[in-house]
Amino acid sequence: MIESHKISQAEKTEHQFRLSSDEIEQWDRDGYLVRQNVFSTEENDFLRQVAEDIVNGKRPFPAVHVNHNALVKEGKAQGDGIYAMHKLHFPSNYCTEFLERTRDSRLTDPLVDLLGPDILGINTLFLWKAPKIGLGFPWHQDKFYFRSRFRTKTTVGTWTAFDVADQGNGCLYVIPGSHKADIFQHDDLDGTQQQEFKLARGVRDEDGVPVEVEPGSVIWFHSHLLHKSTDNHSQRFRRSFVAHYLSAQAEWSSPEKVGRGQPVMWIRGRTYADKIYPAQMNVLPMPW
Ligand SMILES: O=C(O)CCC(=O)C(=O)O
Repeated sequence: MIESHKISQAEKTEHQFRLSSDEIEQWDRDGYLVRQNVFSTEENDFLRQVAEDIVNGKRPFPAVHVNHNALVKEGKAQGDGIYAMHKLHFPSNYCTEFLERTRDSRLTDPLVDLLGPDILGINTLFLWKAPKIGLGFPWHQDKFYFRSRFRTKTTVGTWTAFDVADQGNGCLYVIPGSHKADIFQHDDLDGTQQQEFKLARGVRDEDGVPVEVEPGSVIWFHSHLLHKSTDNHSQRFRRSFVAHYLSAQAEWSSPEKVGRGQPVMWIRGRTYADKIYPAQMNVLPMPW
């Protein structure tokens, strides 16, 4: 049943950023895509400043979603302000500038070809990966996590570079074609790493390829795609904005999950009362 019909500004445009047939072929083969020069330096500087204002207490944001670097938290490294940061979690749920970026048609037009016209936002992160102490993420598949909430063929992640991302500062690595595999077992890891991820069992480093990109580039990736990133050994930041999307025609994974957890955000197209519902139109009030 269609509960509401919401047409976004983006839908009224001509879908000018939709995928080409070559890109769709590449997606089907590799499970990821890269476009360069999607966002300008000015646009990214603006959003980076919003993130820094949150870190510096100039903008309200739920403290629970301001996450510091694991080494700093454990007292194994020192750093202040953005030099101590790991990530802001869910910035598009609490900050209009991030919500606007998450709805930008340069990110979402390609999603229409991958997920259909009705799209929700389920997770966002602004990552710092600070010089010398920024920690990598182990091999994982995003669906290992998202499937506990949502039943769907795939979600799609977008990863926007705010700095050059290369092997020196901890770029993403992917295993092309691994999106065709099922979901691996994921095991807990000991030792220093960002504890939010487990390691996909049996994955070989030598199968991974680095995805080195310039600032303003965007990587779209399938939720079965095996990916990781390495620690930042350089003196440079490796900042990025990650947004994960779901079809509004997906379903809750089980009755207990209906409407539970961090609210999903409306991105574009229709919502369906018997599917993932409700979706938030506006940023959430601060929890105080
Ligand atoms: O940006 C990174 O270093 C890793 C991000 C990632 O793996 C993810 O968001 O799923």
